[in-house]
Amino acid sequence: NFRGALFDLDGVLVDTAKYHYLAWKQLAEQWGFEFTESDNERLKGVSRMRSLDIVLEIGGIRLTEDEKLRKADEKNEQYLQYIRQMDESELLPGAREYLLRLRESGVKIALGSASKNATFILEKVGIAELFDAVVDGTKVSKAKPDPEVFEAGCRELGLLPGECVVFEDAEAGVQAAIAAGMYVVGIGSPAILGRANRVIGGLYELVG
Ligand code: B16
Ligand code: MG
Repeated sequence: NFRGALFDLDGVLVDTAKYHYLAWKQLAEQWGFEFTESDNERLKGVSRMRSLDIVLEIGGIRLTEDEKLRKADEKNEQYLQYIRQMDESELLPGAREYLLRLRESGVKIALGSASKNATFILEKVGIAELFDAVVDGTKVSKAKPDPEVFEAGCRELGLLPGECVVFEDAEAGVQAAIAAGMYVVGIGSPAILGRANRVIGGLYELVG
């Protein structure tokens, strides 16, 4: 029986990966190469700047640090065009129901995401008020698999790592949660998330 639950955002509560994909694809088109959905898998759970490096590597493109910052901004502007259109219908199945159920049983809830747009997204899909703490890409300096984001979330809830459960869809996120000393529920494929304590297809399995 856990006293705190920490949630990753993209891939656990919403599917923003499809919008990240469209935004990166537009940049790749400018540079004249194709960025595929399978390439996009490599960006899940990865920070914006690290994602840019991966996209540049795929296209064999070299940029200066200044150009990289400009392109990352440009990508984010494109991404925000999609995010601004989001509403409750984009919550993944079971997400709201499960969060409500946790709150009813007195479990504290935190977000642990790499995204700098996390608060805005929570507001757009109408679940911001269900969180006791939000730790996102604006608050941490070390990316997953470093445990910093989950350690900070747990601390903000006033709990110990052993009292928290983490929900993650990315391998690096599962590693981060293990490194933080927390119980991890992987969301997705057991082949990729095998190190998690338990793997499920989605939060809907927990509310059924
Ligand atoms: P932003 P998560 C991650 O979200 C995404 O999976 C990853 O593809 C993205 O690059 C990263 O957020 C940063 O997002 O550009 O909005 O700061 O899975 O950690 O919730
Ligand atoms: Mg994720």
